[in-house]
This record gives sequence, C-alpha cells and structure tokens, in this order.
Amino acid sequence: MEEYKDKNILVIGLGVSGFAAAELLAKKGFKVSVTDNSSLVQVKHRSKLLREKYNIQVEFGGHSSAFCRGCELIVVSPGVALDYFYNNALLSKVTPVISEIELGYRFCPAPIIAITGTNGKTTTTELIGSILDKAGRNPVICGNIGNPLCGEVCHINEQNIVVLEVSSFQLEFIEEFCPFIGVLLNVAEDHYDRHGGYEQYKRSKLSLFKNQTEQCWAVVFSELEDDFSSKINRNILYFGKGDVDARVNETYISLKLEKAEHSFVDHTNMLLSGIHNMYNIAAAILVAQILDIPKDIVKNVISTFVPPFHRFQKLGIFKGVEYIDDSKATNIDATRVALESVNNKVLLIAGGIDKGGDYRLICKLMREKVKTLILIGEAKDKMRLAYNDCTNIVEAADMMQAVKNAHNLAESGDIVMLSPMCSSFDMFSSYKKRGEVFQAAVKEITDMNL
Ligand code: UMA
Repeated sequence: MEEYKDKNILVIGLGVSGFAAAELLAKKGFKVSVTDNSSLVQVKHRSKLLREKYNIQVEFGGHSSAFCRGCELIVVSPGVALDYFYNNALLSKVTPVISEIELGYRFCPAPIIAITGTNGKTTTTELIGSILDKAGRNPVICGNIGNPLCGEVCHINEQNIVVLEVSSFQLEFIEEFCPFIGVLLNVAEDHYDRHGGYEQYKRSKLSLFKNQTEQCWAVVFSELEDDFSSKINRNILYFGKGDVDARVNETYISLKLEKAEHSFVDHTNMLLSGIHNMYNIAAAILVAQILDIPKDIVKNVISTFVPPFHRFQKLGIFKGVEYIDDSKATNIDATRVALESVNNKVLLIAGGIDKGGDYRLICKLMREKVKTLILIGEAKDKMRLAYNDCTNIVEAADMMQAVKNAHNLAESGDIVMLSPMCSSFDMFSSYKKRGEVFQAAVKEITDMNL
C-alpha cells in the first residue's frame, strides 16, 4: 500500500465495511474520504465519528461527481455495485478498485482461512473457529459473518489464525488476497441481480483460489462441476460422497487417510442436522487435518457445536406441529436443502426481494413436501406464477399474518417453516430481524417458551 501513501483514497459505502476500511486507512496514515448515498441515522453517526476522530471528509445522501473525481484508489463496500458510478461517469474506469477484504489482507500479519460458498458459510466459519479456539490456535472470526476484516487487523498478530467468511461480493475486487486455506462449500443460483448470471457468480467464487501458492490449500466440495477443480492449482482436499478425502455417508463421516474405513464422527447425535451440515462439518474436519489439530478436539467440538440462529433452527413442537426458523435461506438452493432435510409435510412461509433466480428449480419438492405456500413480500407475484401448478398458495400481508395462516392450516405431524428464498430488505432490516419477528409471532401464537 506504500504507493498510495500521499494519494487520495475514496471509500464507497459507509456501512460496517466502509467504516472499518476508512478507520484503518486513517490509522495507517493514508488520505481518505468516504461517500455514501444514504442519510440514514447510522450513516450520519458513522460519518460524525470519522470526522471528529480522524478529520475524514464524508459525503452522505448521494454520490456527487465533485466528491468522487480525482480519487486514485477506490475501496468499495461489498454491497455497492459500481455500475452506477461508471454509467454516470462519477469514476474513471482506469482508477484501481479493491474490496474491503483486499485492503484488510494487505495489513494482515496472520494466515487466513477463507470460507465461501452459496450456503453454509457462517456455520462452517463458526465451526472452524470453535475447533481452532479449543485447540488454542487463537482464531479471529470475521468477514461476511458481520465484523469486517479491516476492523480486526489492527488487533491481529502472527500468532492468530483468521477465519474469514467471504461472500461473492467481497471477492469481486481482490488483487493479491491469498488465503492459506480456501474453502469452497457449494455453488448454486444466488445474487444474479448483482452478478448478472451463473458464470459471473462462479468466476467470483473461484477467484478465492487465484493467488494461492504451493504452500496453500483448497478444500472443495467434490460434487461441483469438473471445471471447478481444473481452475484450482493448489493442494486440493475434497469432501462429499464417494471416494474422497472426507466422505459423507448416511450416518457418519469418514476420512480417507484413516487406515480402515470407520466413522470419524457419527452424525446421528449432533445438534447440527441435515445433509448440508454434514458437508459443512466434513469441510471443517479437512481444515483441522491440514492444521494438524488433534482428532479428539475436533470430534468433541463437532459433537457439541450449537448451530447459529435462523439457519434451520428448530424452535419446538406445539400440538404436534414443529416450527423451524430458516430465515437465512435467502436463495432458492438454501430452501431446497431445507425441504430435502425434512420428511413431513410443510407449511412454507417464503418471499421477500427476488434475487433473479429460477424458482421452478424446486417445483418437484414443492409438489412433494409443501402443503401450502404462504407468500410475503415483493416477490409474491413471481413466486405465485412459478408455483401455481405445484401447491396450494395463500398470501399474507405481514409475518404475523403468515404465521397465523400456517398455524391454522397445520395438522399434527406437519412442519411450519420460514425459508424465504429471498432477501429480507423489503420488510425487515436483515434476515436476522426477519427470523426474530417470525420467532416472536410463533411464540405469541403458540405460547411456546422459545
Ligand atoms: N451504499 C452506497 N452506495 C450504493 C449502495 C450502497 O453508498 O450504491 C451504502 C449504503 O447506503 C450503506 C452502505 O453502502 O450505508 C452499506 O454497505 P454494504 O452493503 O457493503 O454493507 P456493510 O454494512 O458494509 O455490510 C457488509 C456485508 N453486506 C453486504 O454484502 C450487502 C455484510 O454481509 C457483512 O456482514 C459486512 O459487510 C462485514 O463484512 C451481509 C450480507 O447480507 C450479512 N451479505 C450477503 C450474504 O450473506 O448473502 C453477501
């Protein structure tokens, strides 16, 4: 970064990433300014802090050409798509652009384990973090999980290991970013509204491995298309079904390195459930193997690991009906996995902001498993059109109404599940908030002690 010492660096977006990037740059003595197109109270608050503490100039409520022009490096927040800036010629296309994780990487003294994939990133990140913690390896867990890498690097030293959840947005503008271990969990339809299509989305995910050297490792799901592996040059370990390094069977996970095939962990008694989580566990086991972590520690952490909230979170059973909060299912594939993980009939609450995927991909499951689909949010019309011939569909104005409908329609043995396939921002501030509102509605209607 020395080449940018006296140059003008512009941070775009003042969410948590933009704030952390600007603060890091200021602390390291760089000239930085920030622009954000909203005037929300949290943006104003962050801009006040940056001005008062570091004398950083902040523009909020819009991106003006006067403010943006003349910058010599751009640090872009993950949620910002740059098309607007180029279309309105606010930025020159030749100005270098890096993402927040690229900036953090350039100041990070510790090795990084980076976890990406369409689904399962947070669970796997937390699981790897817990294993490293129990093994005394000083993990710092950050990234898309909520706390940006830039906000952590000032406290990180060479004794730490960074466990970084990475989204496709964050990978869009990396240059040197090189994780010691890169984990690719799965790739399914998601974020087409931002990336434009599968090929671009896939390219973004694959860039996780592009700078890896001979010392680095890739931990990859074995059932991805063949051309994924051909684009990864480094030491690869696979997890999945079949004869691979960590093999997921019906009831247990086994390792190829073990002399005789036997269970490394038995997944019948774990708090993590569903086949998707077995793949997440298998990936974590391989990471632990690369880092030489004793097996008894790995087994112990896996068997006691409590899954993060709002991810296929089983809330309880009331009058024979089970309630599941899968609010984090913000794409079609995540809901596919959730439906595949249950055996009973489902009253499914879904909808929100459409992300450009093909809902018809799970028509068969809709027919087989979903008794009634209860639609909320902006994507209602598109989803109704997609599933009209698959299942009974009703609409609800809000979450309380949706849960009431589900509750009234459910019979003993059924499951009421929130698994939206969409992002939440039309009705809620985040998927977490959506899950909390769902849980509050379930609590009110059933009187369960959640
Ligand atoms: N903004 C602009 N101009 C624009 C668009 C947005 O100024 O054209 C501003 C907004 O007004 C807002 C700020 O940018 O003030 C928001 O920036 P951001 O969307 O990058 O959000 P952050 O708060 O920095 O949070 C980001 C991730 N958000 C997104 O990728 C959308 C968080 O992931 C992540 O936890 C955080 O960085 C720390 O790394 C959230 C997420 O939804 C949980 N991720 C997606 C997912 O998991 O599917 C990718």
